[in-house]
Amino acid sequence: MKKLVFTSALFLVALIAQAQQSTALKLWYKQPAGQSWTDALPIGNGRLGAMVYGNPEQEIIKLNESTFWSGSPSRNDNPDALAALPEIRKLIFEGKSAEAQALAGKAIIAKKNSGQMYLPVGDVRLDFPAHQTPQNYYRELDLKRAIATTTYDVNGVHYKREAFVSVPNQVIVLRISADKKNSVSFTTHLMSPYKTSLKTTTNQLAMSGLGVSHEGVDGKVRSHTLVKLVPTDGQLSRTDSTVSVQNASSVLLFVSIATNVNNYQDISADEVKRCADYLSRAEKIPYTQLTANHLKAYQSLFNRVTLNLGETPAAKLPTDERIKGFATGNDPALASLYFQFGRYLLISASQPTGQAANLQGIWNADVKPAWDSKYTININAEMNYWPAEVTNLSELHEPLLHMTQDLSKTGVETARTMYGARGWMAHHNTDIWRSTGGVDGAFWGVWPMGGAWLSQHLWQHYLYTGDQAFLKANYPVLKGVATFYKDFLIPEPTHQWLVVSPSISPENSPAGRSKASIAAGVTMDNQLVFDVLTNAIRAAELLKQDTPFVDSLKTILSKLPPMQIGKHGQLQEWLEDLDDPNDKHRHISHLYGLYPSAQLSAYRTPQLFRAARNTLEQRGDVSTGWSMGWKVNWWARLLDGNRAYKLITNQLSPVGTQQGGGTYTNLFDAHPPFQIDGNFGCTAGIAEMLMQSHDEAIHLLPALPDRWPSGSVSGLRARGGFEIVSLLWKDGKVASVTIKSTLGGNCRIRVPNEMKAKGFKTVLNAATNPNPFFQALAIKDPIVSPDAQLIMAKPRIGQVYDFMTQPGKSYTLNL
Ligand code: FUC
Repeated sequence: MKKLVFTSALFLVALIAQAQQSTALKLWYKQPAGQSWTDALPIGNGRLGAMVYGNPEQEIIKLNESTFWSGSPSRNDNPDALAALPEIRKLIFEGKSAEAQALAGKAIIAKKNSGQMYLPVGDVRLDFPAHQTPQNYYRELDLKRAIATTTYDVNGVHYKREAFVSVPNQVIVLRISADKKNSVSFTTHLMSPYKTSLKTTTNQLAMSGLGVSHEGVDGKVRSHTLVKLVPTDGQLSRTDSTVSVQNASSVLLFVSIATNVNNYQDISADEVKRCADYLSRAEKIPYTQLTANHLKAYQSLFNRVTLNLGETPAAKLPTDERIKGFATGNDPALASLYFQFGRYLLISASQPTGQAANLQGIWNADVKPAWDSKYTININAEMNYWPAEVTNLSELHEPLLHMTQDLSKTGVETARTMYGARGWMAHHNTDIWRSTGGVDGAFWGVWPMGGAWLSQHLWQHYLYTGDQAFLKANYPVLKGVATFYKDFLIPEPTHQWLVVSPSISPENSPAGRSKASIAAGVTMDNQLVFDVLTNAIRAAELLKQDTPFVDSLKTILSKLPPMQIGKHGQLQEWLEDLDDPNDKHRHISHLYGLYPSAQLSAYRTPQLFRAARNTLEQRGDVSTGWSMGWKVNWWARLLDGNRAYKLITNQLSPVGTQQGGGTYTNLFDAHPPFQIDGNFGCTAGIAEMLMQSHDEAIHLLPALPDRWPSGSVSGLRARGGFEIVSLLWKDGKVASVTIKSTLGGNCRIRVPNEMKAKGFKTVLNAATNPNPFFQALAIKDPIVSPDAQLIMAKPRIGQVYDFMTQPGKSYTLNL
């Protein structure tokens, strides 16, 4: 490797730093949240979540703890499935979908328990009766510090409240201060929507809660909450249900919460002791140190990535006004704020050894949240983790990977008892108890693919990190899910292709079979099984084991259905050409192959690539929040930055201004109601517009919209252990890129423009990338309907450069 030119790299890094500093990473408002939860600001440490309202006269802090769920260890397999399976399959192949669906509804869908609910713990409320007419009101959530701050003046005194949730110290910390001595007086309440017991002592409130019973499962999760007030001076007083402080100069308030949950099968912990231990450890630490601990832990993750898409005067406006103006105005810094907010949310909602972020992350105030605020694994839970690797938060992927490992245990019994198969599987939902049965009715719940999709995250984690020990430890999970399909696939009557049956193309039904979604061999299933088998084969080969098993999987792979292009030029959703070009359904599951999977490529599968585009055109843009988040990724993969940008404008529209979802005042995504997946989907999509690494190369600026002609990003991660240390672009061209290798190996980059490539090898597009992390998938040629009109466009090839890398070394290319 020749010495590379580093000349202007330092200068460019300085430019990036400068640009980053001018972009204030804050959500801020001129008014309090009032009673509106989606105006309140979320803080969290993965386990504890809080929504801070910032109301001067009554502060409300809504509390969550990630293991406070309804029910107790439980399962929801339907034992009737096995006997009914042959009949359901027969009916499907005979075209009797309505009958098949009716039978599956009885035999496959769980009889009672459709999964448990994620519950709110309660509220801390602080009454400041004298603060009715505040002046100079301001509140913010500072993403650089993960601290929510409220400030205002009353009678010439300046008040300040700062709140954060500490990962290292495991408590919620609130500090209330004033710029005049002895001015802080308030009364503290602790309450819950459930029956609880409440006790107070001089400076402390204690509340015990019991999670509700739900759908026949006894509520056995206990929560314990302690609120401790530590005033600098002044007087404390109490009643049976409140603790008040008078005339303090400042007050430190700790909220500690714990439950008795150890894991999905063990709820024997002592929540009272746990809660007290967290508190007693934290309260010994001075506030400045607590803050320093918090900042250190948070910033070690958050600061890994910076993004500058440019800044306009709109960036000076409060966040709610920016959301209103985004679609029609020019505010690129709101897109970068939204991107960083997605990273903030993942750091706040998903920490190693904890629970995976659920439908609402960790923030839920409802006793009966939408879809139980659990895990829908036919898209939503996976979407939550799309930003994890690419936005350099790989460790935060762990809770989802862990949940997948748990399901690979609980799902063994479901595979065996319901389908007579070895290995493991899950249907389209799960919960903290790792239930794997079918739920919500046959139309939605007959989908034996949850494990197939979740297991992709294990393989992708490996592709990004190259962690051999991780691969070895998780090989049984990958093998287990492949084993399930090995046993479960059956030949369909027309071509004898091996297919999944019964199943659905998530939540959609083909035209002409109204209200019957049940089917065999739907495209998404074929794509998922393809990935499951391919991952298991590659993992086994890398680990040099299981040769006969690998051979058996290769035989199955060769018998899977090819993708098909239907008469409307669309990628077919079902085995038969049944798509309706006017169908606007939010799920476009067969585009799984385009994103997050890497089966469709502008360069390798041009017809399928074009058909996917047609499908997306036909489905339209506006939809529920998560669906629009997915579409950002799809348009990015289709290398169409302007269309991806259009979807971002749809997503960043105020809720209620269009038919589908949008964005709440606090930047939460709206399904509606709030669902966090859309935040994460769009965050991943923005990364995908700037850099992709699924298609044999690190592709820089693959889908840059005209609206972001110049900018910079640092810290994105690519497959093969590469880090984009910095990427600077000007007028749509890559001006400079520095890539760090952690694993070594060939680095191939695809760039829109020529670079000074001294020391680099220009490669022809057709050459295979020798780096095994960039191995392309072998996709069968599609079957194309004679009626399909495919207007083929040549993809932008750009320039492709290869260079050999060494672990730990960085490489720079300039314009
Ligand atoms: C799936 C979606 C819905 C919703 C729910 C939580 O069922 O079809 O839109 O997001 O999950």
